Amino acid sequence: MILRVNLSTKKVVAERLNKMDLENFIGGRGIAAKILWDEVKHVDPLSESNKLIIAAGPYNGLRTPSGGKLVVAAKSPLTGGYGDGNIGTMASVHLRKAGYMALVVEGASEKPVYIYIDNENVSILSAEGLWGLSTFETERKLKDVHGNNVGVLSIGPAGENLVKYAVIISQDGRAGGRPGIGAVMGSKKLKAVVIRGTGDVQVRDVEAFKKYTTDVYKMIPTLPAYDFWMRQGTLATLEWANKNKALPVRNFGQVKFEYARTVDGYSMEAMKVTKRGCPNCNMICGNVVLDMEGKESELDYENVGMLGPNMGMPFLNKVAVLNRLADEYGIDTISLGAVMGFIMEASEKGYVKGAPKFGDYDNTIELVRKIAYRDGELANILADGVKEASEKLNLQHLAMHVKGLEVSAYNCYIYPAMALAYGTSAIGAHHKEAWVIAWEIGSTPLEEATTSEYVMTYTPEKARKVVEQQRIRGGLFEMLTACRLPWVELGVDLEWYAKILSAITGEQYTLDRLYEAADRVYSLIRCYWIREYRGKWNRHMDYPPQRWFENDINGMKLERDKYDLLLSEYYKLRGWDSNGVPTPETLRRQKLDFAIEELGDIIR
Ligand code: PTT
Ligand code: SF4
Repeated sequence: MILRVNLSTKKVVAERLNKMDLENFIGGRGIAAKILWDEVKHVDPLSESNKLIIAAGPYNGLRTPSGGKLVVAAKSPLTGGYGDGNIGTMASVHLRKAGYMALVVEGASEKPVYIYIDNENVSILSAEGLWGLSTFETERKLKDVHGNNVGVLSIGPAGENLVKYAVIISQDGRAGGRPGIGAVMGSKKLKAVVIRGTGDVQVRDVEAFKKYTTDVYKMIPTLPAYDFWMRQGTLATLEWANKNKALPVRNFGQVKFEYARTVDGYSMEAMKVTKRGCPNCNMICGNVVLDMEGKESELDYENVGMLGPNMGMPFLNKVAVLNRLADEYGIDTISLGAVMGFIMEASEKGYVKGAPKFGDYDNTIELVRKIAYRDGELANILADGVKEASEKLNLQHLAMHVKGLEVSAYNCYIYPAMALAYGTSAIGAHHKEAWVIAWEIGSTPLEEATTSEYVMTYTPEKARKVVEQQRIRGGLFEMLTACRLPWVELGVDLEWYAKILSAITGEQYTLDRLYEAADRVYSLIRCYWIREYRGKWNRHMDYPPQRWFENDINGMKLERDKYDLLLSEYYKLRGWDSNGVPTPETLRRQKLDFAIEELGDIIR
């Protein structure tokens, strides 16, 4: 079932999910993309015509390994295209147990409200007393009212003030919706969604389901990478990225951080006070430290990479304060780190006055607060994201983004495949679609290899690898909706995911069938971008930031002509034309005939 809540009319409707859509798009991102395609056309993302989609997948609401995730999606106010994010939260469990695969929030309220779903009973309640509170306070207050056995998704002041990279937060430190999904919530005056579900989610083959999931749960702690993962989680990446000249340092202007040791996984281990994680996960990775103000802050690599090295900021206890503030305000840490790195460089170079310089902790804290509240002219400009800010300040050459979404924490001067992954990601520059950099680096650290031999090549194999990873990461995991980290970090075999899905649905799912659906979702999302951009779409939108082509760091830089060939190879593999537009043949093969009609001349 899909639950639709209209905040303008206060109408609540539960409707059956179209069977064909379920078969073709499976869940999570697939369902969200189809609803946006069908229902959200040419609208202003911050108007009441946009829709907020909170979509679960077949893995949720059941005891599936690391299956406590949820997709949050809307037309993005940051990019103007398809936007989504993935958040680990009890809300995913409760949504399915309440009987819904997805919640679609339509319209907008005049006054602050929150939605309370208690199984089939749905209420729109006043949030006047919550408006202005941090995400942490909001969740606590809502749990005081509704009890602890609920899932809560909320926004902070950044979402309320329509900061275009505001996210949704849950459980004091899980975040989702980088392309401004929190701002879409704010534009609807929707402070939170509280969900309580007590039903059972149906499984077709109970015996097989129990066996497969028990096997995977038992296997996880025995895998070789498990112990170190439990110590450092994603933060182990910082030392690795620094060693391999992939760390974003001072607005991506450098690739190595001289203070890396003060913000790496070992520093975090020395400060760790506890761990947290998503539901149904037995490899939890949320490492919590006490920050410089003595408060808890949950750290991940992206957060630290972007708020530390990219802002020239040493010392983890300070970075942890910035990270916690981002969670409390409900701002995306990656975009915040990119926006701050941008303005810090502009300040260092004398392009703007009154902004902090790299490493200036006190003024950074103040500017972050101002951004969350859009307080003052500069903060207001920065709250629109690095693309718009750079256009207003005429500093486009310093802006690190693709299609308006700020680049996450991998510096790509010598990594063409990773640059292609950013260029062609379904939402803008996010690593979640294809983290090919690990494959590109291989097992040989650069100290022991010649740079060109291992990384600065543009072989067609690189385009193939990007497509392959997009199918798995951006497709399979985002549709199921399950955490990809058991596979990425510990090497859990992908076949398990198809087997468990087959047991849940009673239908035979192979990996090939899942990849077919993944390719369909990618093409549909691509059509969405093209439709929303009308005549303005062109292949340059699939280019990484110009800085990687133009800023030469001791011979390290991307080559435009070769990138262009790689991009063409990528299009060929996807069945898209030379402008990155899916051909009619591809759309027909992928059962997306409806898009041919609607895009009309653009695709003929
Ligand atoms: C994700 C992006 C990431 S990806 C990180 S850290 W990473 C940042 N986390 C933020 C945060 O925290 N607070 C905040 N205010 N903003 C933040 N923005 C950034 O958002 C997260 C984990 C991680 S930690 C990763 S890689 C994996 N991501 C998954 C994914 O995308 N899909 C999937 N099926 N499984 C995944 N597993 C892992 O989940 P976005 P989470 Mg996240 C505090 O939201 O928009 O997708 O961007 O969900 O529950 O916090 O888990 O080194
Ligand atoms: Fe959540 Fe980490 Fe477990 Fe993935 S590995 S489900 S992000 S706690």
